Formats: sequence, structure tokens, C-alpha cells
Amino acid sequence: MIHSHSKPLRILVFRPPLPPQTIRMGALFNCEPLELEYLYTVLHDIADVRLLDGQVSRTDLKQEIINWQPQLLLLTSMINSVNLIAELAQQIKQLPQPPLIFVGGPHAEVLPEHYFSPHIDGVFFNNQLKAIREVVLAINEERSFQQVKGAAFRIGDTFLKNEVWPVDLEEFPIPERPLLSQNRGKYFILHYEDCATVKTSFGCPEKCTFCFCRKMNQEAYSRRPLSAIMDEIESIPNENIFVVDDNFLLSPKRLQEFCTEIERRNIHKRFIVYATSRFIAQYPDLMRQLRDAGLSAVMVGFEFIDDATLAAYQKGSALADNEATIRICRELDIDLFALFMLDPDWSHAQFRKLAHYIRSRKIYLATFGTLTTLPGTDLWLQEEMEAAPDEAWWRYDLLRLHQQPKYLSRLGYYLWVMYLYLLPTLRTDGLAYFLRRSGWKGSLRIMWNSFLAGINFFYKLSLWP
Ligand code: B12
Ligand code: SF4
Repeated sequence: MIHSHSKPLRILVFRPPLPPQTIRMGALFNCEPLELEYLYTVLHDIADVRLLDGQVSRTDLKQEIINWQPQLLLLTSMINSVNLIAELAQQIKQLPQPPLIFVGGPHAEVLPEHYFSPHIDGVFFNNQLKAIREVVLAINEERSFQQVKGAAFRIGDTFLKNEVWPVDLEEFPIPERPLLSQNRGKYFILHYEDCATVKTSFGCPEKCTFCFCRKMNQEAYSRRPLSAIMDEIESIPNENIFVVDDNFLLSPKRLQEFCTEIERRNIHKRFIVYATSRFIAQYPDLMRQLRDAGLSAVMVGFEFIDDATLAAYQKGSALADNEATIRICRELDIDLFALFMLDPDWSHAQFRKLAHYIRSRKIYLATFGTLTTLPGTDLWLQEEMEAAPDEAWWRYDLLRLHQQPKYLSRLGYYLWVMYLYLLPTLRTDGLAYFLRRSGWKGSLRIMWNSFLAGINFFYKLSLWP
């Protein structure tokens, strides 16, 4: 647990544990909760701030609140924890002197109204770091905070949603990272151990209709100044850095500058980034420069294996770009995490085709999500979806089915998902790849963790289909 020196207002910042229904992939990746550290950074000079990461340590939140008596509880949430947050808030409000409860995070950024409940006092959806600081300053000075922009506050039975205000990325803070040092070794992505997280840009200018990320940041794409990013990277002791931008490889000019700065400052890191296959296919030379600057892994939304489906979802990349990406990454020895989508309307033949594609292209690192219509996306609007008042938001873990598969039983569908995940470890060339990347010990750990994730997958599905 992290806390700053004694200041007037006590603020507990909490990342809740995963809802019990969540199919845990935590054995394969767990990321530094940068959002908690950002909140610490902008608040610890005006309040006494404690950070609690419920995903790396077992925490009894209620007991923590009874013991420490914070006046403010800040909760961070994604879509899968909307119900859990509502339940937590309800329980906490039953305590004798409950704190004010504020919520933020990726889902609140697009759909703050999903958190409007009688037990929650405020929801932050834009320029959140500035907004929360304004609110805390107002509380400290005993002023009203209900007009603060970028947030919605409960007034009696209704929520008043204030206007948005522009984020000034020139001023965006460089986060202090107390949790990263305290939980050394607990944040990792597969074989990238002890991994820090950095965010350099917000939103994405592409137009994929299933994508939630491009709806964040008020549907705009904006970037932090490069000099601040380089200072931040320089200040991180960890070798591995996961850049959590939705799309890091966008501007060739900026990426050239990035490479130049890495060299000039003599920085030696390994970077894992998200990118599109169109960019990688278009700029193989720049990819080589980036590799020399430390780019070690790219996570690329391949999504589907035919152009018609890619075009139908307005994916700006074509199958030929995916093919070129496989080739370029292999030549440059960059880890390629290919992100695929599975459509519950597929027949066995279509699943077999995908399995064949993975095998024939020798793809060893891949994820398979169930094509999910996330609220707030273009797809959600196109399909005229509506959420039920008692919607089970924990189902939105991007794996679970939301409809009966067209040609398969539910079990049949999930067996395909499992098979596709296990495919690389079932092949000798896949094993050889892992051995080369992580050695015997690392490979055994990854295989053991995959096995545990598989057991967890079916255990959770049998309890909560
Ligand atoms: C890294 C990442 C992960 C990491 C975990 C990261 C984490 N910190 O918990 C891993 C890989 C484990 C992961 C898992 C999952 N993820 Co994820 N993940 C991301 C990714 C790529 C970046 C998130 C990040 O680190 N951002 C950096 C931090 C600093 O920004 P932030 O969280 O948005 O917080 C900012 C503000 O919101 C504010 N803030 C945050 N909390 C609060 C609270 C208060 C009170 C206030 C005032 C402000 C505030 O502070 C920050 C200031 O910039 C996003 C994509 C994206 N564009 O966000 C997807 C994303 C958030 N993930 C998503 C999903 C669905 C999941 C999973 C449920 C399923 C899955 N298969 O991926 C699981 C759930 C795990 C969980 N923790 O509950 C979705 C969420 C959709 C939604 N509507 O909520 C996203 C948007 C991707 C997508 N496919 O659309 N994820
Ligand atoms: S490229 Fe990626 S982040 Fe950008 S809109 Fe498409 S899916 Fe979303």
C-alpha cells in the first residue's frame, strides 16, 4: 500500500479485483495500473492519498475504509466491473461515515451514465486528472465542486452532467510510479517480465466499427509532446515498457524523432506497442529503425482472414497487409501478437480455415476475442442495441458469447476458442519459438500458466455460462 504524508483530506484510490465471473487471463498478462499512479501524482500534494491495487493483493475494501476513514473513495473501472462497482458502492454507503464515492476509467469516459446510481456521487469522463484535482481543491477550500467540467455529479436523485473541456497535453503530468516499485515483478506481459506502462497518445484516427478505443478521448486523436515522453521513459528503471497507446505507429515523422531521441539519450529498453498492419506493411525500413531503437513486440489487430470481412468492419488494413506484417516481423525478429476475432456465426469449416491460417503462417503469439458489440461503438449504433436496466456487464470480457452460435453448440464454440489458444503450444515449432524467447524455465511457466488459464476458462463458463 502506498500513502503520502499527512494532509487534510484522506483519499483512497482503488482498482477493484476482477469480478468473480471474469475468465482470468491474469496468469498471462497483468499491467501496471497507471491510472492509480496518475491519480496519486496529481493529488498527493493536496491530500493524503493511498493507492490499493485489488488485482495484485487481496484487500478487504470495507475494512480498509473502517480503519482509515477516508473522506473520498476513487474507483477505476472497465465495462466488466460496472456491476461490481455498483455493489461495492452500495455496501460502502451502508457504513456509519461513508466516503464520497467517485468513479472513472475507460468505460466512464464514453458512457458515464452506466455508473449513475444512488450510491455513487460523481463520475469523471473527460480531462479527468484536471477535474479531480479541481474537485479536491474545492473540497479542501469548502467550496462547491458540482460545476467542475468533465464530470457528472449526483444531485438528489439525478445526475447533472457538466460540459467537456479540452485536455492540455502540453501540461499532462509525468506519472510517479509508487506501485511499480512496490509490486516489482508482478506486472508482466507473457515473457516480458517486470513491465512498466506508458501512455503517449489518446484515441485513434482509424474507423474500425467494432472499436471502443476510438470513441474515447471525445473521439479525437491527440498526442503528448515527445520530449515529455522521452523524459518519462528515461525515468523508468524497468527494461520492458508496454506503450498502451491504441495505435503507436501512426506518424512516420514522429517515430523517426523517437528513434533519434532514443539513440541520443542512449536509452536501452524493450518496447511493446499496438499498431496496424497497414503501417507496418507500408514502412518496413522505419520498422527496422524502430527495432534498433528497442521495438521488441507489436500487437496488431489482424481481426479476420478475408478482405470482405475486414472491409465490412472498416478495418483500414487488408489481408495483404497482414501477410506483409508477418514477413516483416519475422525478418526483423520482432514478436508479433496477432489479435483475431471469432464470429459466433461461423461454421466449423470457418474455424478450421482460421486454424489452418495460424499454422501455415507460423503465428505463435495470438489472441482470439469473440466479436462483441461493445456499447458506445459504431457497431452498437448500427445494430440498434439497447442495454437492459439490469445488464450483466461482467459478460463483456471479449470472450463470452452474447448470442447462441449459429452452427455450433456453446460448448463447441468455446472448445474452438480453447483449441486456437493452445495451437502454438501443441506444435513443436511453437515450442521452439517459446524456448528461444524465454528459455526452458520461462517456457514451462508460460505453458503452466496457459494450462491454468484453460482450466479457469472452463470452470468459469460452467458456473456462469
Ligand atoms: C492495458 C489494457 C489492459 C490491461 C490492464 C490495464 C489496467 N490498468 O487495468 C490488461 C491487458 C490486463 C487488460 C485487461 C482487460 N481489458 Co483492457 N485495455 C488496456 C488498454 C490497452 C490501455 C489501458 C490503460 O492502461 N490506460 C492508461 C490509463 C492511464 O488510462 P485510463 O485507464 O483510461 O485512465 C485515465 C482516466 O480514465 C483516469 N481515471 C481512471 N480511473 C479513474 C478513476 C477516477 C475516480 C478518476 C477521477 C479518474 C480516473 O485516469 C487516467 C488519466 O489519463 C485499453 C485501451 C484504452 N484505450 O484504454 C484496453 C481496454 C481498457 N480494455 C478493455 C477490456 C474490455 C479489458 C478486459 C475486460 C477484457 C480483455 N480481454 O481485454 C480486461 C479486464 C481486466 C481488468 N483490469 O478489469 C476495453 C474496455 C472497454 C470498456 N468499455 O470498458 C479497452 C478500452 C480495450 C477495448 N478492447 O476496447 N486491459
Ligand atoms: S486501428 Fe485499432 S485502435 Fe484504431 S480504430 Fe481500429 S481497432 Fe481501434
